[in-house]
Amino acid sequence: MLPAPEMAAKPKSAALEPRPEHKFSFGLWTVGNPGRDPFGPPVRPILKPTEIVALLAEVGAWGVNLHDEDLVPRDASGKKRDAIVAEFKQALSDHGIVVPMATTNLFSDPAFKDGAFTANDARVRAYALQKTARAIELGVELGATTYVFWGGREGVESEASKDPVLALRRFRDALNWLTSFCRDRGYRMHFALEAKPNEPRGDLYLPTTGAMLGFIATLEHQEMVGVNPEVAHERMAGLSFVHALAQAHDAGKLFHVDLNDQAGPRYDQDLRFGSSDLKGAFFLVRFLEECGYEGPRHFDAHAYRTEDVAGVKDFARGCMRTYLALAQKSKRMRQDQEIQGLLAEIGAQDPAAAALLGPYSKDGAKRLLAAKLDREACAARGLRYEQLDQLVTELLLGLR
Ligand code: GLT
Ligand code: MN
Ligand code: MN
Repeated sequence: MLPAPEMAAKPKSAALEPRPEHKFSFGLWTVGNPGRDPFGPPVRPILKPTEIVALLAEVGAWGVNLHDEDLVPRDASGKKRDAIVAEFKQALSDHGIVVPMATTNLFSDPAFKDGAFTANDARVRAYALQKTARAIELGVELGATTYVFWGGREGVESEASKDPVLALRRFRDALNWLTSFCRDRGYRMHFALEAKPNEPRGDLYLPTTGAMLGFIATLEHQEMVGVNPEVAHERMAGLSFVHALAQAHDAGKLFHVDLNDQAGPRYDQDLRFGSSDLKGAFFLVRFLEECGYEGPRHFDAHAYRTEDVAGVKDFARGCMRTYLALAQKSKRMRQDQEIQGLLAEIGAQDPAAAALLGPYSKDGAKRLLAAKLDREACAARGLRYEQLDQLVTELLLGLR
């Protein structure tokens, strides 16, 4: 065996330590994921919600999110529910953890095998509405101000089974009912819709963040409703996550974000943040840090099935550390003179051409139609994106 090389002391940087102002959150179902998959049972102990709160505090997280039944079993009595909630609240206060977001599990109960709000059976739709209204009450009690809607099983395997327009109407009716319910009760809650293209159903309705944004414009209280884009879900559809974030932000609808990673179109991997496409993670962190997003940075991911509880902590710490390291890189990019010089060159505008581009007017149209525009010069100009991208790559590799 070769002698072990001498290890350099690990650099300790306070800037990579998570702090409350970073607003890092995890769902009970993320660090609590025991490693069950379609091919095998759990490999880790099932942690109690109060134990998960302690674990999150230990790794330095700020918030914990939950589905109703991550905390309260489906058919618990009122008394039992109140006791569980009281114990959970105590753990939150003991460990200084907040609940920024809550959601409903509308996919595990076999009753939801055909979806919830879009199920063909009116009894299922009524139960879904009742379960969600109760879960919103739970979220309000725990202090959540964002309520996530992930469709779960809102979709089909066979198009013969559902009318897709009726399904959308039913989904809309449910959201209109729930926004009115919150207004009526005076709850300070806004909704964030989360898209996913497929899994567990063959095709899910409203499969991308862009589709959700179009749908939101048809809702009664659309000011209360935004999106919760998830990295893995956009990538499953082969789409750019940064573009989804940008469209949501531009529409004033980026209410929440689910950070994780995914290696291309395949099943939903929910990998540790930045563990697969580090460069993609960099551009998305840069976007979030620079666009003025002030919401939680929620890691909707779970540890590999190979891990024990110590590995789950490594996973959670890794998500936050990678985020902070990439946020530092994004700052460095703003300070890098060569990169900024190239960006200034790319962004420079020809004043005569820019003058042709203002808002429409009759005179402006005449000027534009008469202008001599040198398309050959445009085509001949090299844009230097190769050099720019290489500089960014070297910055990420620690060479700049
Ligand atoms: C489930 C799903 C996630 C959603 C969660 C909220 S549950 O784990 O895969 O993407 O965000 O319902
Ligand atoms: Mn996912
Ligand atoms: Mn998610």
